Amino acid sequence: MKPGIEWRQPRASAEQRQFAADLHAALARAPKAISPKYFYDETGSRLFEQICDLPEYYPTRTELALLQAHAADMAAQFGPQVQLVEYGAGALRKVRLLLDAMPHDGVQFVPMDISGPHLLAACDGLAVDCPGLAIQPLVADFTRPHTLPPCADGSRRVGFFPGSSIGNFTPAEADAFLRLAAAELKGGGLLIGIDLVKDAHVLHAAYNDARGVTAAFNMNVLERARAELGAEFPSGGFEHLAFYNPAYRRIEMHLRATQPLVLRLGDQSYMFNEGETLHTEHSHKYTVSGFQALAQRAGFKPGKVWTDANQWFAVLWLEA
Ligand code: AVJ
Repeated sequence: MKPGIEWRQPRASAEQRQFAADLHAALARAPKAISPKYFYDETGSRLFEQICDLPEYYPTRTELALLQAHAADMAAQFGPQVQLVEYGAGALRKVRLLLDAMPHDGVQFVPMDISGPHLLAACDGLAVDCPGLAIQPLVADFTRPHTLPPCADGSRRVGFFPGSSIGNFTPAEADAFLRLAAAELKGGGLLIGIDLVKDAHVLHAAYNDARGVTAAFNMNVLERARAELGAEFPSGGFEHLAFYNPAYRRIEMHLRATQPLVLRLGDQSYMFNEGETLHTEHSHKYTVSGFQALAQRAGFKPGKVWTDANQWFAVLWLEA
């Protein structure tokens, strides 16, 4: 390499190179679409936590209430000695409710998350509150093949996948994840939160909040591209779009071009027609029986189900 070149540009991290490659691929395909995992840098993780506290966003509140009311019953399905693996751990708010219902000396807690700094900060907080708990954070993409720490003798491995995060997957991706989970949790089980099919107005409000936090969260993927990758696009060039698509039983989020525009990334230029979108997320809704059938095909045996009075959200126990 020629001397004097390297200082001009800070070297991109492996994560940034992956983001750049995936964003190029996202913008080159028709229709344009990117994985929602790119929402979750530090800003995005913080915005997501704000979403969870919004009055319109019922899933977090409803699931927390279910965990609060039934943690002991849920923990009773696990058994006394467990390696508890949380997929996509985030702020660790929900798992604390389960941990509070379990004796810590029998638990090995393995929170997995793609956002390293966020995960490690949350683990520090948990370690302060639970001094006797063994915590082994794993910074990884849980949809990709990964290696869990060995499970102690006599322990069952139990997965925890709250928040209806599985809703981000297409049915085919959900099937692939459930198969991977069934294999690595064999002999144990999976406790999973799913958002249920409901009135479209309730769904619409949850993804179009009055304060615009969801809009900022959606926009963050392009703001991140601007800050980290030097992407260029007109300010105000994109707007938040979220709607329920009943044919697929999913909320779709998009960033919609408000005008014909060009997005520059590296040495490529990508054209958007007015109204054309970059699809950023799906959030699939399920029925309890529909999800149990999906889980069964992937190798699980459906067990207990906890749901709220409105039947808006459900937590399911699945034996692996
Ligand atoms: C984290 C995927 C469960 O789909 O409700 C919230 C993400 N997107 N508001 C969801 C999200 C917009 C959330 N999940």
